[in-house]
Amino acid sequence: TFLLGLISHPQFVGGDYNTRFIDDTPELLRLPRRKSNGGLLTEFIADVIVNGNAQVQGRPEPRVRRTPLPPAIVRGERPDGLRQMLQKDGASAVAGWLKAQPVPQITDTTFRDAHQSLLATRFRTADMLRIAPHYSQWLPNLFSVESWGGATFDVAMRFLNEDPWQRLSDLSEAMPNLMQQMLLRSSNGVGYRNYPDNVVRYFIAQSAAAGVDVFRIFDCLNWVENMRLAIDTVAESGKLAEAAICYTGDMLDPGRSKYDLKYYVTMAKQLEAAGAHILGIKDMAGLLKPAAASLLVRTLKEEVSLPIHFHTHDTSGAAAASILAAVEAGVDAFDAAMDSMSGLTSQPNLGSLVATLQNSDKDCGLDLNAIRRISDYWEEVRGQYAAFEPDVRSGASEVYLHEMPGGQFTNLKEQAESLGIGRRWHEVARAYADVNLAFGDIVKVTPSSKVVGDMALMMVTAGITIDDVVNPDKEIAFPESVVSFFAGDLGQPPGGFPPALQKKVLRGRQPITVRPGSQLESVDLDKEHASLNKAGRTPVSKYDLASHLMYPKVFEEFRNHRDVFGDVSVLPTHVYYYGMEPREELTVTMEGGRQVVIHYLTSTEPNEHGYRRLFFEINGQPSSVRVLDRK
Ligand code: 3PY
Ligand code: ZN
Repeated sequence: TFLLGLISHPQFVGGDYNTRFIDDTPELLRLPRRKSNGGLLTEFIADVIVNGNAQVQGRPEPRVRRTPLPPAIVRGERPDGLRQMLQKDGASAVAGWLKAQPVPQITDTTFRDAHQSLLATRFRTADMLRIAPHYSQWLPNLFSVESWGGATFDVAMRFLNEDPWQRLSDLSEAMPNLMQQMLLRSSNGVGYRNYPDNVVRYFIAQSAAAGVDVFRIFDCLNWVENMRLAIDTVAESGKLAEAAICYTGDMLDPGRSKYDLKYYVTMAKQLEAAGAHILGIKDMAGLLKPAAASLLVRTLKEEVSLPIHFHTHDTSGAAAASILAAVEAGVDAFDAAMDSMSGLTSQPNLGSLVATLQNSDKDCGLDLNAIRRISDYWEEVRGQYAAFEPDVRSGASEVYLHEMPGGQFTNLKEQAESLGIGRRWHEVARAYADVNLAFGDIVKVTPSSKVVGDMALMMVTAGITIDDVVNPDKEIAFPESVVSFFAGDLGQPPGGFPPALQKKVLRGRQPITVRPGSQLESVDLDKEHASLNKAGRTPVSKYDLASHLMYPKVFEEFRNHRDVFGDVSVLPTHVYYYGMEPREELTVTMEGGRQVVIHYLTSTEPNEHGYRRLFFEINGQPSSVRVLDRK
């Protein structure tokens, strides 16, 4: 079996994520927790009690509000995992090991893609940290845990008021034997536009330092030119570069010949030549059907020497069949989500896949009992996020029509709802498909999927047909993202842009055909850091600088929130979203394991200026907060 050896951790106390492993694992660069204090947190809680959290206003509430309880775990020896191999022997050794395994390895996506695709990326760090030690102890033979990147970065700051770097660092520390995996949008970083080369390099270096071991790198147009910088930088950092081909269309449909087997093999060879350690098949919309999966994996295994890692989504309801076909064809690793966070737009069911392969020659050897107990925990967590549950109840073959990525589907549906066209969702789906073909049949994944989505929403809301869109005589105010796409700001799609439509959209503006990064001015990082430090109340770290470089405005607001209220990520989710009831008591663990007991007593009616006074006890000391009732 897998066990690479055992190390003993006398300090290891499962279930307590504040236990520090840093002495044993000095190679992990830990982020010290931001100082928070009971007073600041109480101000935040008081505001939520009085005014609610805008994030959940008007949305369904959890059936019960409570802190999810992780399963009991006994103090034990924690086996080494692939992370130790990566640290000792390097990235190529891990890739070689992966390729040599007779059975498929598994990546758990619950910490990232599953909640991005099911719950608008809203899972909070506190809910993740409670279960991280169980992964480490019970599932040391996972290939990796996908825990970062994609939309998590933006959403953490924008909607959760959390530091994404703190999450990464804490998870990395709590699972010291498991490789942490992130999704990186090549030169788009974790954002929606190409960044200057030195920004991309800086971002990757900080990600590697804070705990990312495996970088899944993709380009939203499958443009390999735009992936090289990221692949090189990851490889230089000593981490694993998993370069992915994005799968779209239907490889076996002779009517959709643009993305055929030859196309994917050519791209795979380019990625191998570019220095990737692993080849990813990123089926972001869940379009790779079983017969195609079988042919694609079998052919790639023959044509390239890299191990192959398959990622898909279960939007159709048929994705498990594709995974099993890929496994049969010899795929080296696949992604799945813990049972209670699987299915629909998320990944297929991890426990069921493990069970399905049990007692066969592809038995993955993961502990099913552990999987079920961890899944039970996630089920309780999910219950606290009822506000973000999408109105999707079944798999749907419609995905083969619209080809929306799992992470976009529920988002776009929400957007349609808020624009008042929720009942016309199937029209949006149809428009999305039409736009894709009119735009030249492109790969649709962040951020190119946003381009297509913006156009489709505009068509349905404004009553514009696809004929109007392409008609050179029909005036249309195209969305900014569409103009930017046709200008070449995201890079070049295979086969180029449809010339007539490009001309219409750009209205005389000259498109670029070179790599956008080659034209973007480098950022003076030291100067930027210094000016950030001058701008706010508190000094910022290198990680903060990287946040600022990705999302200047979002970071600024997050930083202000952090300065005013401290680190609110330590609050339980129900308190973060719904505040506290009178006489409710809460114990919060702060930096260094310090515990603070917050007891909410009562509140006054608003005074003539609209202010209420809320009474608390913090560690037994009376305290009160004045809050403007904005309701
Ligand atoms: C992202 O880029 O966030 C994705 O999940 C793409 O599939
Ligand atoms: Zn995905």
